[in-house]
Amino acid sequence: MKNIDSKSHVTGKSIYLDDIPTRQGTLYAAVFSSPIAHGWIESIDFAQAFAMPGVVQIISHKDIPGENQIGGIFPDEELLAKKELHFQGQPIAVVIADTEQQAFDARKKIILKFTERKAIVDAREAQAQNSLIMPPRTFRKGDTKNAWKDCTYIFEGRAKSNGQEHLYLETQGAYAYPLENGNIKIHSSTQSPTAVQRTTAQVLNIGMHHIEVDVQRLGGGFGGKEDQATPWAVMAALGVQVLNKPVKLVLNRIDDMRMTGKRHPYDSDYKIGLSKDLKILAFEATMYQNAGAAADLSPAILGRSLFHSTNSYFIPNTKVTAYSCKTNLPPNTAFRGFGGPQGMFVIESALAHAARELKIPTYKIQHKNLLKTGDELPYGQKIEGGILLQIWKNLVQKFDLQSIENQIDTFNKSNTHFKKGFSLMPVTFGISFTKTPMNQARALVHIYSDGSIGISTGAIEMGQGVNTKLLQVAAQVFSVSANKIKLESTNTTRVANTSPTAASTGADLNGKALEMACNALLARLKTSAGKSFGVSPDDISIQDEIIYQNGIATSMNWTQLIDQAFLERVNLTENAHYATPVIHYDMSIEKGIPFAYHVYGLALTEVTVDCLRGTYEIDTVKIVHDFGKSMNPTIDFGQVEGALVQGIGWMTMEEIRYNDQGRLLSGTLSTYKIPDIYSVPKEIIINAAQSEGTDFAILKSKAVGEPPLMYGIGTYFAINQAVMAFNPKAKLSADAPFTVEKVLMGLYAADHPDR
Ligand code: MTE
Ligand code: LUZ
Ligand code: MOS
Repeated sequence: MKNIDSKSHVTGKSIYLDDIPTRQGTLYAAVFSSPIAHGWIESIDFAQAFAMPGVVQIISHKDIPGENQIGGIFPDEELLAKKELHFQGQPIAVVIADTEQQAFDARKKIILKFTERKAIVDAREAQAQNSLIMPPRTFRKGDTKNAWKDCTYIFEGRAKSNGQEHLYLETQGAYAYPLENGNIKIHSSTQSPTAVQRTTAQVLNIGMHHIEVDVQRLGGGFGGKEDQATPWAVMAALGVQVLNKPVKLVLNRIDDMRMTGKRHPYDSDYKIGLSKDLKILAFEATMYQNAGAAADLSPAILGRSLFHSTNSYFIPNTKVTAYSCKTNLPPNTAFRGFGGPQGMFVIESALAHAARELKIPTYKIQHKNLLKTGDELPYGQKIEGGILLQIWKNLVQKFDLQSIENQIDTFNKSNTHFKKGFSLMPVTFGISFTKTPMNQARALVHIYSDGSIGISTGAIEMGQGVNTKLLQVAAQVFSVSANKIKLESTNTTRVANTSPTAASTGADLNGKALEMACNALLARLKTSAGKSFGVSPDDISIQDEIIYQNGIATSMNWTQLIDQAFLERVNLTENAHYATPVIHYDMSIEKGIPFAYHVYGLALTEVTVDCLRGTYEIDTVKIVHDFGKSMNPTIDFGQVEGALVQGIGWMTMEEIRYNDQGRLLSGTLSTYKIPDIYSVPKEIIINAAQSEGTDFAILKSKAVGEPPLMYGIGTYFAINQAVMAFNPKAKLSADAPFTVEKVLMGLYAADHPDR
């Protein structure tokens, strides 16, 4: 089935926040923010700004009737700064005017006097000064201290990965307007309508029942709207409360890049020990996460870095500690993979380091240590349905790894100025929110009296195709055609207390709730049909909108059955609740079963480096991915391709830069480069692994949103191989992204023999 949005997307008819017709009298807001990364406000003068044409109101912390607080995990972040300033771009005031341009013009006239302090922008420096978001967390398994003496080889090093700008096509924004009696409706481009509702209620000092949040779809979220869509919606709602007028607040690209957090940069130390036959015996790491100026989702992201710190390998002795370091940057936040990619980059760097020293291909070590069914992970969960070895074999045979290796070898021997490299990147990614209580969802299904169906869930459509999958679930359970079913917008009055659509669980959690609701309705309908044929409900089935009795078609169709059931006063509406069974986690010992299941996969990447220019091309990425039993291969292959390219961007060209004063230097699309058609792999081949799926995945179709992003890590190490083929002495410490400049410096590093 095609994505149900494809037609309206291509014809430009899909409705995003900015396409919602505005109401008469709508006002526009622009956010005035801190020009310094650290210090405090001495005075602020709105008089000149207020006198500008069209200005209606300037809202500051003083206008907040409730709590001036937006922190989701810890209450450590003000909506509008009162005195202390913690990062450049921190919101201080909201200018509301008749037009957007007037709001922007007036914003420039605000006079802020401040005292500036030295900013901390580096995670290690923050840790050294004990500037932490929370105490460090450590995952332990076995006894690394004792294991080192058994190791034949021990390598120590450092691995750094940089942040990443989400660059959703649709920037952050919200449109709020008053309903009657102090109620407010908010349209928000958010992955978490409940967070918007809850935080707005807290800030405005009213009950959540006064706030209705509605989301049609997002022009991309990628984690950037899991937590950080909230403040803009709250500001718009605050404007509504103060003025009783509709208020629209949409960030322009530059404000969005400056004011919002990104993927967390990590700086890590590692130590890895191997036996003579290349078994990993011990692994230790210390990770320094650059959290920015407030917690946001950093603690949970730090957790996932720990969960995935051994990636796809069985390691009997591990000790990994992670610090969430508080710096004077915008609070960093969820980004596809949610700390997992950063954790995996460290162990992959350690393996590449070991391989380089041992003068063997990295895959020899990777393959030797792959997880198998029954292996216990450092957090206590055992691998179930472990198909990594099978996936590995599948890929190696299908694409003939041996001949690829030989070809690359021959190429490198016969070319001086072009070198090729390749890498393998296995991925094992846990599916579930690591915070167990978040793994719940609800669905509301109406069968209308004409037999058509309306579905509401807590899932947010952000381009990943969750609505199409949900529609498929209902179509399959009822066996009715897709054109009878409509996916409603996501609305807090229809489905309440939702978790964000995140952690790749959108289809699983909401799909399971939906499946339950549909099954409950189906049971009622079978009872009704059974009654009219004088048989048991178990003898009734529905196939393509025809009612069957003991496998034989009757003269009754779906529409007639619904009509009959309605006349019999059967309830044609159902609401169901799903909570992932089995999972649990105890943070005090860092053990449990946090994940419903794991997704597995493997990518083979080949690159060619131009050794005069430092430029490179990705020749091919060949993937074997565990989809379970995919319910929509078109959508799922699209997710793999998109995630892969996003991962490659993070690892190669996307370079976030802040200066020592905490100013974002890569704050525009001329200074921050994401992959385009010229930089994507020349070939991407995706193969589905032969996998049974799992009952915890909706219709055994495994979650696919985030795991493939980590295939992009393979590109980093393929480039590394190519650089070393040119300059065998280049001892490159892992430092992503591998920009063309870094490649060039690696090629001609000081210890190059030709220099
Ligand atoms: N795909 C598109 N097109 N746009 C997005 O914003 N977000 C990703 C992934 N795929 C995203 C996407 C992220 S970060 C997650 S967690 C999942 O989709 C969320 O959706 P799901 O849970 O339905 O897979
Ligand atoms: N969000 C979250 C996530 O709150 N918890 C998670 O475990 C998670 N994992 C991936 C992406 N978002
Ligand atoms: Mo995705 S980072 O879980 O929104």
